[in-house]
Amino acid sequence: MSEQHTEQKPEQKKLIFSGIQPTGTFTLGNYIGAIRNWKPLQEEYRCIYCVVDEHAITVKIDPAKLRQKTLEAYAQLLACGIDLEKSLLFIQSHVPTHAQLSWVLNCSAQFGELSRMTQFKDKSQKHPEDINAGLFDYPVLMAADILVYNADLVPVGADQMQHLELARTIARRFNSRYGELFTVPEGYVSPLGAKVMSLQDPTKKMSKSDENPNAVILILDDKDTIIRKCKRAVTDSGSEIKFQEGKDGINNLLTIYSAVTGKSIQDAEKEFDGQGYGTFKLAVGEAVADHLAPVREEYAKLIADKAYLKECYTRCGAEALRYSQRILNKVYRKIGFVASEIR
Ligand code: ATP
Ligand code: LTN
Repeated sequence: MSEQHTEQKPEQKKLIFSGIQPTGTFTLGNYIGAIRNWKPLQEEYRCIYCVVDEHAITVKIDPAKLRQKTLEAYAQLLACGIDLEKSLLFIQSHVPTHAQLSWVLNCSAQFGELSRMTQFKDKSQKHPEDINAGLFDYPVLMAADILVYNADLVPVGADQMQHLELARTIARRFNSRYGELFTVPEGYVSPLGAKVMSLQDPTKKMSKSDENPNAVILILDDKDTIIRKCKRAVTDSGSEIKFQEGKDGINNLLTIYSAVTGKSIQDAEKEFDGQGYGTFKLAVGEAVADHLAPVREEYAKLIADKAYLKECYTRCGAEALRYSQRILNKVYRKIGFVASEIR
């Protein structure tokens, strides 16, 4: 990987970029909808993955907590199978080109477009006391993350597709104004589990920042905790284990079961035919816990070795900076900034 990243983008392998916020321990939703797809993609693509700490400060977060959660997020991603022989994994604030490009792209993003972003509307509603400009501008920084590497493909959960669409619009607008430069990135949403729902309110997505711990399975939860949360999951009246309209709770558990066992929804329905919700919930809990056990074990080793983590994020960050600096220089040239010896 290291060689390739300092060279011109080779035609044969497409480039992937994705990011995740260090706002808390990753949930089963983050894992199924995003992270676990990152591992197999490394075989086919050149991958650049990033812990987006600059995005995380758009919502109030205690500095000590942010520092700790950023390192933990980094270790969790390694534990989920990001392989640094094949991919880059770094911390966003270590690579200043993202924020630099984001300023330029601000001037190709419209106020009206940003106002329509549902994540902005949701988060402003949730934090009415702090509707800061960063929260509003969040999708432009995300566009910069992607475009500063000219990424071809962006694996995300379904909730991020609106932001990705905006990144595509910004890329096209910049290209038509200044001449072709940016690749217009494609989104990649995993077909199964693109939206894992809260265990306590299955009409809402499972989210790291949910205040109710029972709503969320964390990828580092132990087996008993996972089983307890599954047993308490809100399900609908009725007793059939069947995927059907209006049965959000059972649909969500079936999706989770299918995602962690690899069985189809139909096979899962057959397996639990005639059995009650209690048996099913226990089976879901056990399957999830077994699936996540190796991640938990690997994480414990990694988080204990801060020197190793530092070596990894430093090397990857330096390489990401070199790669992205070349693209940023081209942007600066196109828009008419005077060349500088200091960059
Ligand atoms: P926060 O609660 O801090 O907003 P989050 O849990 O929503 O965080 P993000 O960091 O915004 O997670 O998302 C990381 C990745 O996980 C994104 O690609 C996102 O689409 C995906 N993702 C988040 N929640 C889910 C979910 N419930 N189901 C599937 N994918 C998800
Ligand atoms: N906005 C994303 C995190 C994110 C991202 C990115 C994802 C920041 N930059 C670039 C893909 C590509 C989120 O909230 N999940």
